[in-house]
Amino acid sequence: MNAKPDKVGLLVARRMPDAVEERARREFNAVIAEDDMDVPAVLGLCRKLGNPAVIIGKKSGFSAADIAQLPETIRIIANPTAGYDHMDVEAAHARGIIVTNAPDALTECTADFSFMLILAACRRASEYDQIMRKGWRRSFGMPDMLGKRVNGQTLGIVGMGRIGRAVARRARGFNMPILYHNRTRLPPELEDGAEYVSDLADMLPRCDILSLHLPAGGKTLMTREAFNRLPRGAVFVNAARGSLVDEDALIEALESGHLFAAGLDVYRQEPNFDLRLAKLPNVFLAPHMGSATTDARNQMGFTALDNVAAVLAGRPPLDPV
Ligand code: 8YV
Repeated sequence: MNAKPDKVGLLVARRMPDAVEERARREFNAVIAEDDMDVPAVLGLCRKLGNPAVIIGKKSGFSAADIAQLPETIRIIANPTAGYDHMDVEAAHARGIIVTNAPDALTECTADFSFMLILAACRRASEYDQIMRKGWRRSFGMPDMLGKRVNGQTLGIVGMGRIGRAVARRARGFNMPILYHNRTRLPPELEDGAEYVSDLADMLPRCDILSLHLPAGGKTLMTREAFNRLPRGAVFVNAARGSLVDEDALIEALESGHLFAAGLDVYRQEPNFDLRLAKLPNVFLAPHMGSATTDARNQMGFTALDNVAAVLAGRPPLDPV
């Protein structure tokens, strides 16, 4: 391992788990944010440090205007996340700045979490939890407070990338027929029995449960029309990006009972999400925590540091975007 460099070459612009911060200090003599930094703080610290070569991406990302202000010395912005919709990658490339992500560090943990959302939404986890916390005193009868069966139900997956396929693997253990919609059809070994439906509109009416696993693309995929195409009583899950969903339409579908329930980890606005969602009993809500395990978050940080190490050693980045 290289000796610790004298000059600070790495600015970590967001808090990371202890193991990651420790490695960043040890190997790269990194300076680490005490909180998630904004752009003036990043620029100020860059000046103070004598302009480092590397930034570990900040939580809210970098717009084109932010990137224009970065010092000439910056060679790479290493994002510890899978998604990079918070980064203007084109603007970074135009300035010769490499951008990397962590494409596989969180796959399995985010798939676990998505499956938890499916189970929690179908089996009314948040309502049952509320009942207990208010002090359960009245037993329920056979027809009361019934959930929706999960095993054997048809699961529709939109976006059959790493996380989508990891969710499909879990669903097979629940004997769920799997439909998927993707830009392109996967080779049979990756489909592993899942049925490709080229037109999302054709897939929706066949789904008992629909789960999103695609990156933000600027397009609202789940419009009012799309929700209406799901069968009455369907369950909707989103651990991908809130911008994929028309939340007014989602709220209407939950209020009218067209959707049985939803499980959500992501929102159009974060953290100041639409509080109407919090008033609905049939939604299980989480504060964008899909990747939040020690293992996944460590791996996300280590992936960013591995990319930094490669670039500082003059090698190509491992995970360029
Ligand atoms: C979050 C994610 O960034 O990697 C991604 O794209 O959405 C997540 O890992 C993380 O949970 C912090 O908000």
